[in-house]
Amino acid sequence: MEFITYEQEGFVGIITINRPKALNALNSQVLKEIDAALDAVDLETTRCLILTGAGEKSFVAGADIGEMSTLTKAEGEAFGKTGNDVFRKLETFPIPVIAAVNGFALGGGCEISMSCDIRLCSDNAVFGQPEVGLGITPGFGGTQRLARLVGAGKAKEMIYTAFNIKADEAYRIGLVNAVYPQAELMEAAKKMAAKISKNAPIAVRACKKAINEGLDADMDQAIVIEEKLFGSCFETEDQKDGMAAFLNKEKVSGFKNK
Ligand code: DAK
Repeated sequence: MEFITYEQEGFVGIITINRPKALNALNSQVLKEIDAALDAVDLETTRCLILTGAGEKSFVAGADIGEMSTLTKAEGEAFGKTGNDVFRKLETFPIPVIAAVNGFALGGGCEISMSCDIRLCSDNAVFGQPEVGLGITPGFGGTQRLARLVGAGKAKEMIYTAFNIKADEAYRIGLVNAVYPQAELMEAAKKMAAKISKNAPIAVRACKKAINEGLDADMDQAIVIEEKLFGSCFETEDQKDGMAAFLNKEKVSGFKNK
């Protein structure tokens, strides 16, 4: 791959978008490579992913404006679909994905971070949806995910004004879970990923599915979604081990993902 690196550290996989010349902007090739990197993740041995950008300046500075500038309507739609498919794959990926936002997260950068389960950012991070200043709408789910995350009023303000916000404001409005000094961001993301990975993987996956699918349903349906996923954990070895350990006043030495 030209623009993506993948490292495995224990149960944690780290995907880094590495296109420094364009501040890690997403062109079609980068999108295809993220897609391929996700397809290659070994779900037997990987329990959490971290998505980050290379360098200390930018997470992802948006979709590639150079590539988009000459697109026809049909090509624009196709580009939007490629991005949306990858972002949706991330959002529904069976294991949790933490975005470690290490700088600019603009347009498609803000959008890809919102497709992740949890956002941690560096203190120099900047978030925004500048698309209307370029004559387009957010095209990778920004109008939908931002409104769901921070509420319609704040999302509309950010999108209509095309105004960027800094890390502290992103934290204040609930767009990010926590802010760290740049030098500590990856360690913090790894620490959180390791905490997640210690828990029963089948249960963690079921929680992700229950939260995601439940949010798209009304409460009566949502509760049924939870019931079914709750039931699916029973008779797993991890459920037996977890409960037996509690009853024996012990800690599980390590969940088996079975
Ligand atoms: N695309 C391409 N190249 C980019 C880029 C981008 N988004 N952002 C930065 N670069 C490139 C710059 O052109 C520059 O390249 P060279 O001139 O050196 O060759 C290099 O990265 C360094 O950038 P700057 O020189 O501008 O660096 P500064 O520190 O001065 O400024 C900046 C950093 C992030 C504030 C600035 O680069 C900037 O404003 N970048 C653009 C940010 C932006 O507007 N992003 C949103 C893009 S729009 C859709 C699908 C998707 C989307 C929409 C519709 N459909 C098809 C439905 C999504 C749209 C977007 O994401």
